[in-house]
Amino acid sequence: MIGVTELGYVGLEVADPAAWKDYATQCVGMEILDDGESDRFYLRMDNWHHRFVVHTGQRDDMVYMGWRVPDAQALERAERVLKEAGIDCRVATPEEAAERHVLGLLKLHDPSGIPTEIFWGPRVDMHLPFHPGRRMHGRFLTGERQGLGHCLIQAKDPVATYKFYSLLGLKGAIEYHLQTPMGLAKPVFMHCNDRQHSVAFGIPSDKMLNHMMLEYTELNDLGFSHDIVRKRGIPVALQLGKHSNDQALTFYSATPSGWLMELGWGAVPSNDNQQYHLLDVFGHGPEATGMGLDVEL
Ligand code: MBD
Ligand code: FE
Repeated sequence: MIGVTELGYVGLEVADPAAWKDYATQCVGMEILDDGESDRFYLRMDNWHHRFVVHTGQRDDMVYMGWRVPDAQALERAERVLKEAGIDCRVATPEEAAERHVLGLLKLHDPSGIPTEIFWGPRVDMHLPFHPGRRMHGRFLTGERQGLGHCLIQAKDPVATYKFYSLLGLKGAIEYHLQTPMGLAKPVFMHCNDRQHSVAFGIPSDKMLNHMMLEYTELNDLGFSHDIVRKRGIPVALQLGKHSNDQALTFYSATPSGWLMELGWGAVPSNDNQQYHLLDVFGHGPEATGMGLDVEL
């Protein structure tokens, strides 16, 4: 087992970077960082150099996930563990590590082909304090015990996917039995720190990324985001509601790439005693359909 400590960064490929800059700052509150690279820009949520790399391209999907380990020794151990498990991985070149602004990384793929990076030593710009893209009452809930949020990803083979993320060091299980137009779904939620889940899968998804969840420290910022999304008429797939597993108050709306952004507040820490649910606590009523999350929560 590798022992990743957090979901550290995510790479996106987007067809409309201008729409994304506007969306990320005004609807979500993230900070844009432009390093003068014509093919990409960065989104910040805290003092890390970045939490998102936003590449210009046609895919409108997630193009990699970055999982953190503590140090160089842990990365060497990760390489051995992956080789012993028969998983192809490669040590990135110094240029590739510099491109991600980390001290070292491995590149591999999850069982669905999602490019996966295991890294140590992110660049943290303490001299460049986070400056939100719009007014905020609080901050994004990130940090070593939270990571940047969670991803609901495609899993072509759920059993292989569970084995892969278990090898990375995540724990979890099926946490819901949900009704969908395609029948019963049994999504799995996995954690590696206090965040109740950093990755989830088991709801059919056309894109590699179904949704990302980002969490605010203050309820008021979730309310602001909800107001802005509603004022702009952005499609909302699931209305405000409270999840049974992480207890977060969230809503799901469309990003300029078509996949969903789940914005939330108030999640409880992870717990290793597994349980499962049939429905959420309240809310999460379906609204815009056909956005990858036609589930009865
Ligand atoms: C989540 O974050 C989620 O996206 C779903 C579908 C169910 C529980 C928690
Ligand atoms: Fe979610």
